[in-house]
Amino acid sequence: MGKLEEIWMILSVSVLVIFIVIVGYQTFALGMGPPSHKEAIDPQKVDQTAPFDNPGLIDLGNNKYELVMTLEAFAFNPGNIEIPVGSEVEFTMTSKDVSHGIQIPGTNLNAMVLPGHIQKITQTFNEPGEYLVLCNEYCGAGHQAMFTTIIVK
Ligand SMILES: [Cu+2]
Repeated sequence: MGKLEEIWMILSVSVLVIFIVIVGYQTFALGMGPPSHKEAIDPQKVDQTAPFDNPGLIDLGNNKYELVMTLEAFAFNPGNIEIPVGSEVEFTMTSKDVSHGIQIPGTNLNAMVLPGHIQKITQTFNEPGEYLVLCNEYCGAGHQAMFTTIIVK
């Protein structure tokens, strides 16, 4: 093998190793990996499966809340939620029928909610106001009517 071939072999293998190390560091050390399939649910039995048998806002203390929410054509349950300013809300969501999305314009909250999977996402609301919560995944004839609000005061 020539000297140049050797150099190019080392260079290309090094680039691969560097990428694998960076992606591995992001996934395992920084926890930035894609969501796993760990939290699954039978989409036919959402109403009978905890915590979705009792959707609602749970006060965890210290300005923290868990919002257990189900999405279905064409509603968020519960809707019209009120929370105090500064609340950190952990959304725990699943879909009872088709693929839906949840987006709150003006925040970073934007996620897909799929039947059979439990979606968790956390958002802190530091600004008072009325936040629009909408479905951004086309889910049927009433999709444009699938929205609700979160009032922060
Ligand atoms: Cu929808």
